[in-house]
Amino acid sequence: MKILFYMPHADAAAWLHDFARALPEADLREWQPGDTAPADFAVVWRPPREMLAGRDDLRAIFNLGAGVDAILALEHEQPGTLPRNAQLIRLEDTGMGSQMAEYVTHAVLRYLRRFDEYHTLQNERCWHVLDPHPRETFTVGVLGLGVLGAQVAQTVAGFGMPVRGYSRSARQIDGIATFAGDAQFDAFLDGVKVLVNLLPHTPDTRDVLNARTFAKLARGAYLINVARGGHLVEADLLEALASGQLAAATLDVFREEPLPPDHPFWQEPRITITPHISALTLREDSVEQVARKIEALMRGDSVSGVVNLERGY
Ligand code: NDP
Ligand code: OXD
Repeated sequence: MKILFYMPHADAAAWLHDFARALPEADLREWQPGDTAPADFAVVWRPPREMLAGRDDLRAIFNLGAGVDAILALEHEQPGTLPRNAQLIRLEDTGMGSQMAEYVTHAVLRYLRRFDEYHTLQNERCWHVLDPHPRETFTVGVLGLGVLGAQVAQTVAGFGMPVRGYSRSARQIDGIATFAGDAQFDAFLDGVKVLVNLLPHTPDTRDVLNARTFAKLARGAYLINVARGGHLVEADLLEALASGQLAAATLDVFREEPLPPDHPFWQEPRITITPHISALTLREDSVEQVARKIEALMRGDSVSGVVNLERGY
């Protein structure tokens, strides 16, 4: 079978080497502009339109990430871009769940124990003890209870804070108070002290982190956005910080990446910025998962992780 690979800024040779080992019978090549030669599968991250448009020979497109918003945007901007018969298949966990759990737990504990404020005090050479946040009201709300959100919620719950989760369809997770659908959104938000976003970026979830959402949280709440920059209304975050409705935010994703040097977020000390690293795509785990799924498809079996194009995730 013929496999096309495209991942900008990656060590393509290393990926192709690992795929060749996992699928010895495959004919692998890195896609280059102008390559329209036949292929059965595409393994991609943020591919250009030209790579996929008109490729009706493809049986499946494997997205080297959990979020498929960039690929679906190609289709949205120019309907017909995605090959008609190809399934779009995303990564499921592949080591991202534990990375996300570490990142979010670190941020939650930093705020719970007020390390952000102690850091500021240290810079002022100020020895001052702050009142601790009561753990029992330090409610953490996780938006999205999928592969990553569920792991994050369960890991944080292990530290004894009350944890809530929100999804589209009803979910049951031990130790987590779950809420589902638009009708329960406000009840989910009510009094949350740390809001963690792990929703996919879809037409339904775009701009969900906005002034209305922030107003429902506890006064002086914290925001942790590790999903997509398009979920956040940036001006509303700055306003909520200015008014004290939000105390601080940790952001890993942005509407424009890299975050431009003149962006106001860089100047706001209550915003902690990381460069889209909360859960990196791990080569070994990803190659293994994609290779096993390609083998399953070649046998005529179905696989998990197929994106529902209507829902957008
Ligand atoms: P999943 O598809 O497994 O989970 C998505 C969750 O969001 C599900 O619980 C789903 O509900 C819920 N959801 C979707 N739409 C809505 C809606 N309109 N209202 C309420 N709930 C909704 O995704 P993953 O957990 O694998 O990944 C989540 C996102 O994390 C990715 O899409 C990506 O954007 C981001 N990500 C960021 C990374 C980074 O480094 N910053 C790395 C990896 C992922 P239901 O359960 O009912 O389907
Ligand atoms: C992903 C990402 O969606 O890295 O996997 O953002």
